[in-house]
Amino acid sequence: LIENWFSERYSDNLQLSFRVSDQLLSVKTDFQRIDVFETYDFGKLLSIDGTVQLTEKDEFVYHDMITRMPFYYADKIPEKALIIGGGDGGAAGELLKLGLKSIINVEIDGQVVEVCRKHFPKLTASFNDPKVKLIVDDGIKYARNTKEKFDIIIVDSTDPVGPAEDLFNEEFYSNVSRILNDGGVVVTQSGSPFYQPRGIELANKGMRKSFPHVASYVAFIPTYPSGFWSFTMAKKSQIKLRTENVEKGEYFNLEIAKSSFALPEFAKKLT
Ligand code: AG3
Repeated sequence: LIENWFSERYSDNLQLSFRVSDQLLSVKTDFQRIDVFETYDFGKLLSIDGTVQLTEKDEFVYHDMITRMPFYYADKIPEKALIIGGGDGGAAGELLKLGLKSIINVEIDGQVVEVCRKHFPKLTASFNDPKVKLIVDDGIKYARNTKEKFDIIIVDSTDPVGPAEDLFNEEFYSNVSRILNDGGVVVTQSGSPFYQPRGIELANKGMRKSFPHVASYVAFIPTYPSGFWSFTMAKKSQIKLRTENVEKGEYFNLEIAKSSFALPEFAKKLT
């Protein structure tokens, strides 16, 4: 009997393994390697360069927290959003549920979109909505050149190694600041404070040059390194919750909105 496992390596000495019933796809693109597995416990799993991007079972945590937090921390109800990365369509889908009027999603790797259309059609359904404009291009270039302005900017990227590295630096965030409306919010995923301290450090440093208000928050994402995951947001105005009509997601609720900025000391030191 041969058992098949997919593992994400956290270090030379530690990995998280999923027993899988099938490998549905493995493709090398111009940017990265993409794999899709059928797991036993988490449904389908999308991996990029050996790192878990999402599973059917727990993607709701990540997508709730990367969309609803900026939505309710924007000074006014946001209408226009930019997503950089997010080729699976999950973030765009949550923003549609929140009533955004216009969403531009800039994904660098068209093959991520193709793979997800085939294997994660519930997530990519957002790309069929006329309010969502999908652009396959480099988000760094887009942020540098666009004349549009946004109420929410979501950086839904891979870890800060390889293609996504420059999405964590000061030059990128100075362009983000230029295209973000006053009162708007930018947010990025910033890694596991425990296993990837560099992510949260870089995000804070990258944003602080261009934004007076920067704060990291955390969520429980079982399939990411350590399960304890950070996001970092920045604003030109105070980081203050719009408390009227805060609607629940599957993970997000009013208590989470208020409490998820509470960081343990070791993580606070990285910000
Ligand atoms: N993108 C961020 C995933 C980072 C995970 N890192 C890791 N497993 N080492 C998620 C894509 C979902 N839209």
